[in-house]
Amino acid sequence: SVASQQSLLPEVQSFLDQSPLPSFVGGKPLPNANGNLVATIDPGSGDQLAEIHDLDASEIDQAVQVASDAFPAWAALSQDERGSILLKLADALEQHKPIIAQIEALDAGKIEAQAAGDVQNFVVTLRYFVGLASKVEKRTKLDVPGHEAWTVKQPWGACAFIFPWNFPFLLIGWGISPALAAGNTVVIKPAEDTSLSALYLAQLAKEVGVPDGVINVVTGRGATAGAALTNNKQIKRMSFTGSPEVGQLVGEACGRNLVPVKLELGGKGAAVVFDDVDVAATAKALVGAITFHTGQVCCDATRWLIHENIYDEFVAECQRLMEDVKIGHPLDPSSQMGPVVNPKQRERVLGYQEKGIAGGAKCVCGGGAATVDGMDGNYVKPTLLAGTLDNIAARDEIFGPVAYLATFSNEEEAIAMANDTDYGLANSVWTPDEAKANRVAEAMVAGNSWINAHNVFAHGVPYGGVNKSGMGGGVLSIETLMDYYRSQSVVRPL
Ligand code: TXE
Repeated sequence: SVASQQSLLPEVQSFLDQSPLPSFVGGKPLPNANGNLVATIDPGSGDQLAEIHDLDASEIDQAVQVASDAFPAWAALSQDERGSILLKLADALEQHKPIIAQIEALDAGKIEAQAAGDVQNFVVTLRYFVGLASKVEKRTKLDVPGHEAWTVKQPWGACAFIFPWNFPFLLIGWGISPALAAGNTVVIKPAEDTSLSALYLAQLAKEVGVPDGVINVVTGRGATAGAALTNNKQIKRMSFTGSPEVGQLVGEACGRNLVPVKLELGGKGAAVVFDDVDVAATAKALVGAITFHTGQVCCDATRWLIHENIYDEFVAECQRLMEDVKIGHPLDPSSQMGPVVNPKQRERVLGYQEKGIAGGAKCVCGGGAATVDGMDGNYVKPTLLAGTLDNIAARDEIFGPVAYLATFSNEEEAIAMANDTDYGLANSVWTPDEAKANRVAEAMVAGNSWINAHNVFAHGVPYGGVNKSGMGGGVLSIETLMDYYRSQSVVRPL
């Protein structure tokens, strides 16, 4: 198998040897009565890595109960005590970075160095929110004549998280760090394709002394384990990251149970490229962004709106860069782009190319599957389609290394085209003209706008979409930390 051809760290091998890997609840493996398993596959080679449990509602409900029971003691710790436990976890994650990165590279098809970056990002995120929570004033005095009054910020209780497969480990960090720092306990349901790094996290949390029941991981398919978690009435908050279709189902269930919900869904971002740019540098940045993690990035620019004066030159440059991208197994250090996550996703990516072309788009570069010697992986070629924006490939999120090109002739038209989408996650504008860049950046309707860059993240900068891209954003910032406190007022007549 590929896993054995590549040099696996002994710790990774012994982790995989635990297969079938049980869920981890209350500081110990959770027995699964139904015996159903899901295979988790290395998307780079097609080899099975391990099996995980596909849990039913009874196990999921048990996990939520455990998280609820662990809540009062965790919430009662001082901010200092809780913070020092979480900082120990951050240190342990950093020490185990090569192991987690290799697990993630194998399980999610992520280039190993990028997976290591994801682990580091989790570490920094956890430290950031521990620090931020330590500075939050828990009580605010209110000025009410004849009364003593204040508000107090309280954690909610057991919070649920459902995660997708594109950034399995990083997104767990973004999601649970503010929740834990504020004093909540968590139940994590990773995607069935990519549950291994979450299970490793739960084991490590136990080792470093995170109290049992504070971090729980339950695994299984969306329709079984995921649906059971969304239908649980005991959870106090729900956070979902994934497709808009499933986001609607999660939102409906939370509506029925009156559980506050945060939805981070897909995107169809635009990059507006004016004719005064450095063509080579801009093409390099955009090709770099669309091939990063094989285009499985929700905030990617997937509609490239190019000023007509530079279109031919820009396309030629992109084509040259795309043809140079080295496609290969994620553990091969020379690989620049790995596979997509599973055969179904490859079908989706190729299917959109076919439907786009059938609808009148032209394939300018790439197109179709790619092969890597000796690997039965889900590889695809970086691809450029071109045409009008009413094409299905220009409207739907494809989630692969496929950009759709269209031309514009003036600023007003560019803004209208950028906003001609159901989504509203992230866009970018490219021009050295500062005033024009600022105007366009603010006129594009979305959670995030970048200028002369795409996919720039920083702690403190709120991230998250509007419209079909979701609701309740503010990820990575004080806004999301505040979501994990409920505000309660207390009033006493004097
Ligand atoms: O995601 P799903 P899929 C988009 C992207 C991709 C498409 C399909 O376009 O091609 O979605 O991916 C759980 N109740 N994004 O189908 O199904 C599931 O187990 C409760 C963009 O794999 O949304 C997993 O843990 N949970 C996105 C999680 O939902 C359910 C990242 C996400 O899976 C469930 C991923 C149910 N009924 C996909 N059904 C982004 N914006 O980053 C599934 N799940």
